[in-house]
Amino acid sequence: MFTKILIANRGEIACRVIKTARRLGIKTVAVYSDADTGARHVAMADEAVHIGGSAARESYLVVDKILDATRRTGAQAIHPGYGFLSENAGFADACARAGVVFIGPPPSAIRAMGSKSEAKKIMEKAKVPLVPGYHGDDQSPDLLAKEAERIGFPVLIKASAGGGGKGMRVVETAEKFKDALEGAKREAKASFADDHVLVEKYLSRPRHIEIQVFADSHGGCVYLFERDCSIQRRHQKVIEEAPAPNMDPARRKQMGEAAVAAAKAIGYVGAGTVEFIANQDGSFYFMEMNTRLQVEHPVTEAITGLDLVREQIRVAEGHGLTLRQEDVQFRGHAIECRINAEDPRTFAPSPGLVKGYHAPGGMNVRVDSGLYAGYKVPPYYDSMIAKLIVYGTTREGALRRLRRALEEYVIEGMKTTIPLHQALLSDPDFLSGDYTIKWLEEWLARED
Ligand code: MV4
Repeated sequence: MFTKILIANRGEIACRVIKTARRLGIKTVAVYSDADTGARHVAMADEAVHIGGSAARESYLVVDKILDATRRTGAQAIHPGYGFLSENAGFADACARAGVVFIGPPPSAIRAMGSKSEAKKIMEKAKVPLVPGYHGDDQSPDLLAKEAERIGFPVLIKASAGGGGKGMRVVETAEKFKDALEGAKREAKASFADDHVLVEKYLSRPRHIEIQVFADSHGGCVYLFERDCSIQRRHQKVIEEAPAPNMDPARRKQMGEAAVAAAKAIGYVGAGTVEFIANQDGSFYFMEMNTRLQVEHPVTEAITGLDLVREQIRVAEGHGLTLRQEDVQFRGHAIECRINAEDPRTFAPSPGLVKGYHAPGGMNVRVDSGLYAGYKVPPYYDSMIAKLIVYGTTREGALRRLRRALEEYVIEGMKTTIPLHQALLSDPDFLSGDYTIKWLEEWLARED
């Protein structure tokens, strides 16, 4: 049993992890940069260690500083949150060498998902559905062009080392293939120092549906249903919900079982998410696996009643999952709005002093945030400052509660994306649940 853990993160996720640790009777150590001296997570933790300059590369991303703080405080385990070092296999290795438990998957599982081509080879073996495409080692332009013809246009060229849409090119016709390939390779080389690509059939209007999985170190693995994260702009999620609107139970089971097969294929342990793109006709395909706890995990917690951070800590302590698949149930509907310190029209960052603050509350309303009146949002980090999560027994009920909670939320002193969420909440397509990954960007273009 851990008696003290260190949280190698900041902001809302550091606060969220501290809350669960406290509930479990585990002492917490925060780490903080120059800019975060006055941050909420520092005040909440039992101890706090200053680890360096404001830029993340001088503090939250420095493995040795995190491990030093762990050693000095006697913490037995590190929770990495999301971002920063959470999917860094080298960090997970360094924890093991230092005799500290990394609250996350084994480094080998992180590495297995680092290359899209290698991930697809593993998933092919595990019979997880893949988008028709080519993910071989031969990278000669002639061969790739021939493969594109076989797949059928439009195709999507993806950087194997890519993420967040970097090094991706949609190609409509054979004539345009070679130029697009050069462009994708150039971008991949510049961004990832690796120009290996794969080619896939391009799906024009899919939904982004991801499955939460949980595995223990004894071979147990369950799925905790899906989240629909299609409401996104430039690969940044804006609203997430669970369950996915218009999902039928048979497809849910198929996707859940595919996600468990994916996790088992890489020897996964802990909380993970298997991302799929799904078509209207019920077909779905593996995209990638996120080997961390995700920003949007609270919607899964709301519909399952589970505390995923508690489960992560228990699994890291070596306990087996207490739940069998048949025991995992979900009920009702949850929606999360990511609230950013940004101009709601231009998305330009808007950090600064929080002059007034009132967070909504009450039954089935959850706010995960490190904000308080008098806090100064630093310009150095991600602009997400709060997550508003609501739960209802139906999607309509959750939407009503969300409308009320957004109205109640007061963040004075800076621009936030609350007005964007309010506008989205009166759009009939959003209300019907009938949207794809293209929907928000098209909606924003119309509003301009
Ligand atoms: C795709 C796709 C369409 N067809 N693959 C974007 C980043 C990476 N996670 C995978 N991505 C996509 N892969 C095929 N074959 C469309 C996207 C995509 C996307 C996927 C999920 C959520 C938002 C997205 C936004 C643009 C493109």
